Amino acid sequence: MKKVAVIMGSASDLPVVEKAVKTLADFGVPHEVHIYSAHRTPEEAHAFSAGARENGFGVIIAAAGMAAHLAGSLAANTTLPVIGIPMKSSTFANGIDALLSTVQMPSGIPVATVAVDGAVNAALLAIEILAVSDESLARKLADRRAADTKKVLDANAEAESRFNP
Ligand code: RP5
Repeated sequence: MKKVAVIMGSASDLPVVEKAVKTLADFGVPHEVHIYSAHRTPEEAHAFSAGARENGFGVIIAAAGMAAHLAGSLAANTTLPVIGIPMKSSTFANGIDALLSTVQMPSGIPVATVAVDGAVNAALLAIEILAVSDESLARKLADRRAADTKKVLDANAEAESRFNP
C-alpha cells in the first residue's frame, strides 16, 4: 500500500494533527510524520515533496496556520494529491486566514482543502483516495461510516426519549 505523508508547519500544530495520524493508524495505513515549514525550512519541504512519489507515498496531508503556504508549496513540487488542513493557530480570524491561504490555489496546482482544524477528515479523504484501488480499505471505510451512523442514531434515540416523552 502507498504511504500517506503527514506534514505540518510547526510543532505547535501537533495537538490537532495527531488526530489525522491516529485515524491513519486506526485504518492500518502506513504513514510518516514530518515538521517542515514552507517559510522556515523551504529546502527540506521542497526535497520531500519532489521525492515523495518515488519514495512510496500516495497522498500528502499538509497542515499549516497563519499565512499557510505549506500545502500549496508542497503541491507545487509533486503531482501526488495534496490535502490541506488550515490550522486555527493565530488569534486572528479563527483560522480564516489559513483557510483562504490554503484553498485559494491558482489553476494547475490543486490542493483539496478540509475544514479549519479538520484533521480527521483529511485522513479519511487520504484513505478514500487510496481505497479507490484497495477493496479491503474500502470495506473499512464502509464500516467506519456505519459506526458513525449508529452513533448519531443512538444519540437521537436518547434525545427523543428524553425530550419527546
Ligand atoms: C505556521 O504558522 C504553522 O503551521 C503554525 O500553524 C503557525 C504558527 O507557527 P509557530 O509560530 O507556532 O511555530 O507556519
